[in-house]
Amino acid sequence: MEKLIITAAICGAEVTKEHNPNVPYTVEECVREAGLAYEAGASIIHLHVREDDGTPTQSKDRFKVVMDAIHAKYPDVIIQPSTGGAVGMSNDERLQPTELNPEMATLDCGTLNFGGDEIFENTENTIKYFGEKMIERGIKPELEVFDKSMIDMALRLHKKGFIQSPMHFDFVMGVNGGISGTLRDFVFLRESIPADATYTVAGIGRFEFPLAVAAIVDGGHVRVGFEDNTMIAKGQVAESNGQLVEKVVRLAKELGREIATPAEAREILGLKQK
Ligand code: KMH
Ligand code: ZN
Repeated sequence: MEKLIITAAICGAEVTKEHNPNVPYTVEECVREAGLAYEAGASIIHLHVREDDGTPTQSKDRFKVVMDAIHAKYPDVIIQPSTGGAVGMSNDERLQPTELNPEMATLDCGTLNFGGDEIFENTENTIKYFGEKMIERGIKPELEVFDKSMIDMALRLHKKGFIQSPMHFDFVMGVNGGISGTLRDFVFLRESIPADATYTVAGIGRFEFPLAVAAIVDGGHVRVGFEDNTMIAKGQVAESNGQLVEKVVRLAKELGREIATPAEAREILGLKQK
């Protein structure tokens, strides 16, 4: 089996210090959380950025400062900026970090309810536009799918040339408005992607570790982090993103799966070596 790629989604756009005081907002806090995750075994940092007061932003300048600061200390880690941003942002606002030509970025493959009155909007034309920009800028998309229909959309747009092979999916499971975090639905998603595709699974809240185990034994890859879950166990707030990554490393070792370095993750995902 391939080595396990662990992605740490250290910050997100919605989670706050009220959920967990260790959620990073400032540049220094982002470097701290990325570093702890990297040192624990994460090879990819999925990155959102915030203003110092926690307000989500897609500012290219803010991304540059945070990405440069992380790379200054951890030069080989893969940084994967979000193009999802936060609900309500415009397409061009969301695309700003792709102007920095990162190796990877997320590409959200459909619209979904996002709790209360919120709608995370990704029309077909938006997905095509983001796909084109990523091809133009040489960025490998991580195809964020919150539902099975979003895999179908990605496959249709792949046929039309908006997304290239080999495709890499992220199954985001357990969002209120998306597919559930059950094992049945996990199997449904992983059986719906092409044979040459790779995937990672991001279980939301209590689904994080059970789905990590499913991906570990299935040969997939795992995403954990405060964006998806702030608890290390029931009723126990996580000390850091590093602690969440450490738990995945422990589970993987118990189950006989080795952890990929960033160079090995690049190899598995077909990215250029640094
Ligand atoms: N914050 C969500 C609205 C992504 O990073 O691409 C979108 C999100 C997905 O987090
Ligand atoms: Zn995200």
